[in-house]
Amino acid sequence: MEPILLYGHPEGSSLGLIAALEWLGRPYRLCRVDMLGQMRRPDYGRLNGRHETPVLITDAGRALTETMAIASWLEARDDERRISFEPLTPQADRMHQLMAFVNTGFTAAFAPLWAAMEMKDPDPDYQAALRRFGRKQVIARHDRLEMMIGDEAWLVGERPTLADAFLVGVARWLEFHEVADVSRWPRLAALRRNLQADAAVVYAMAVERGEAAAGGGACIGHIALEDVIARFGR
Ligand SMILES: N[C@@H](CCC(=O)N[C@@H](CS)C(=O)NCC(=O)O)C(=O)O
Repeated sequence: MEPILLYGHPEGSSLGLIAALEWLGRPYRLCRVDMLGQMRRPDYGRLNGRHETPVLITDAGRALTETMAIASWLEARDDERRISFEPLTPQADRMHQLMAFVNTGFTAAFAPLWAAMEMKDPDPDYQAALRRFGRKQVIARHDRLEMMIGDEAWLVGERPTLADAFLVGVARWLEFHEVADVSRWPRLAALRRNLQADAAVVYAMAVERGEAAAGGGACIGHIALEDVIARFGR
């Protein structure tokens, strides 16, 4: 069977994995998950007990969670090195370094802003403190990322890789949470322009908006979440 990527909407980090699957070019399916509704229901826990997206149903029918693990799964199957690099090369090391930075500190910096936004019983003082702390963290992590970006068109080299996939879904949270203008970080701004113009990213964003978009042809179609849970849930 083809792997199935469960992606979350709205504003999911899993957007980048849709782009990565497009860049990879191997047949895959998608499953749309409403993070504010479906993902919180008990039966979703049969796929991911932490009630998070993304989840990849592998070609063996196993539910694989955690973005890093899903990326490793894809990288191991990237025989033509479309989204990764030969193991043991400096480029592979740099790609893993950037993936780790984006998936940990950079992504986590937004957590206080999400917590402030999603608070069930609004507490204005606490929310204001979370926002102040979150903004400071996000700006600091952007400063560090800016230092890590080189002169190349993408995070590592002259083609998009898994590192760019990790970044694209999360980077837009800067505007979503109205933290700062990306022009403050010129290298990141240029990289994000490249990402936004990329056909696979354009496709992934259309998919996330729920539009019937035409991608590069690797996506065979969508499967309903209920069916995925019934077939692959534990
Ligand atoms: N460590 C996980 C984190 C995944 C994660 O935080 N996903 C977000 C969406 S981008 C989520 O599902 N959050 C739970 C929620 O929104 O309730 C990974 O890297 O895959």
